Amino acid sequence: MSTIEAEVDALRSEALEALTQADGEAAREAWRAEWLGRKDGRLTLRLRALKDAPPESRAALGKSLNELKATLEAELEARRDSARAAALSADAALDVTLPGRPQSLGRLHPVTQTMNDCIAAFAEMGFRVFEGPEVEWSRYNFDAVRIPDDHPARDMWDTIWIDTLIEGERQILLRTHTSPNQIRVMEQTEPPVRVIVPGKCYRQEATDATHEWMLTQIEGLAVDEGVRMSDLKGTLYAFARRLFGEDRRIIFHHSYFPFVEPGVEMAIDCFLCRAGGSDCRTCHDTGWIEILGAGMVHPEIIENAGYDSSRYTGFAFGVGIERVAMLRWGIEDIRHFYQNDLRFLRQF
Ligand code: FA5
Repeated sequence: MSTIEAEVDALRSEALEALTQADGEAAREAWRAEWLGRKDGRLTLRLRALKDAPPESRAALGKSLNELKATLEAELEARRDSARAAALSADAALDVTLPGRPQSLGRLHPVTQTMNDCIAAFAEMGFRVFEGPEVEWSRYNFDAVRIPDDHPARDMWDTIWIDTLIEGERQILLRTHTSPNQIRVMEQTEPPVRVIVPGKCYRQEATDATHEWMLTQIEGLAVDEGVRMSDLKGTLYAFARRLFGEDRRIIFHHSYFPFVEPGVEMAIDCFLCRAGGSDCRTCHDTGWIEILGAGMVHPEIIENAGYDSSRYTGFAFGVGIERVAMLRWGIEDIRHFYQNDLRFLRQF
C-alpha cells in the first residue's frame, strides 16, 4: 500500500468510525462540521494543503481525497435518511396499517331526495321536466288560471308580494303554487303535452305540523286528444304506489280549484294513526294526509292557450313534496325540514 493510500485509508476509517458514533442530528451536524466544514473541516484542510504536496503524487492524492469526500458526504446522507425513516415509523399517527379516517360526506336534503324520486316516477311515465320562475307575475299566478282579482279563491293562497308597483298596482309575487306553469308550458308548445314542473312556492301561512310558508310542489300537466279522468287517476295511483308501496291506502275527495273541472284532492292514510284518527296532531284526526290537488284542465284554459277545447282535453295535478316526504318516513311535523337541525337531517 502506498503512503497516499495508507493516509486516505486512515482518514476514511477514522471519519466513518466517528460517524457511526454520531447519534442524533446534532451529533451528525457536528461530525459534518469537523470533517467537511467549508472553513476548517479536516478533509477540507487536507484538500487545501494539496498544493504543498510533491508534484509527482499531487494528482493521485487529490483524486483519492476527492473520492473520500464524496464517500463521506454520501455516508452522512444515508445516515440522515435512515434516521428520518426510523422517526417516521416510530410516529403512531403515520402508521400506514391503521384504517383510514372516514370523510364525513354530505348528502341530499330529504325533500330533495323525495323530489328526485317523484321526478323519476313521473319521468318513467313519459313526463318531461319544465321549469318556471319563482318570482311570478300575478296574471300568471292568478288571472291566467281563472282566479280574477275579486275571486274568493285568492284567499286560499295568502300571497307574499314583491314591493314594486307597476302602473300603480302590485303585480309581482312569489308564486303561491306551480300551476302558472300550466299556462307557460302551453304558450310554448303544441299538444300533445306531458310535463312536470318542480319548484318552490311561498305562502303567507300560519305554520303547523303540515303547513310551512315555503313549500315544494310538482305540477303535472297532460293535454292530448282523448285524455280522461281515468288517465289522471291511473297516473296518480301509479305514482303513489311507486312512492309509498302497494299496501298504502289512497283516497280521492272532490275539491274545488278554479282551473280544473272537476277537481279532486288525493290523500294517503296517516302513517301515525293509519286512518284510525284519534287524537292525531299530524292528520288532525281525519285519518288522511292530503298530498295533492288535481283535476281535468278547465276548457277555458285550454282555449286561452290557443288549443281547440273540442279536440283536446287534459289533466293537471300539484303534489306537495314535503307531505310526500313526511308520509314516506313517518315525519310527524313538516317544520323539521327547514330548521337545519343536523340531528334530524343526518337520519336520511
Ligand atoms: C294547489 O296549489 C293547486 N295549484 C294544486 C293543483 C294543481 C290543483 C293542478 C289542480 C290542478 P293546494 O293549495 O291544495 O293546491 O296545494 C297542493 C298541495 O301542496 C297540497 O296537497 C299539499 O300537499 C301542498 N301544500 C299546500 N299548502 C302547503 C303548505 N302550506 N305547506 C306544505 N305543503 C302544502
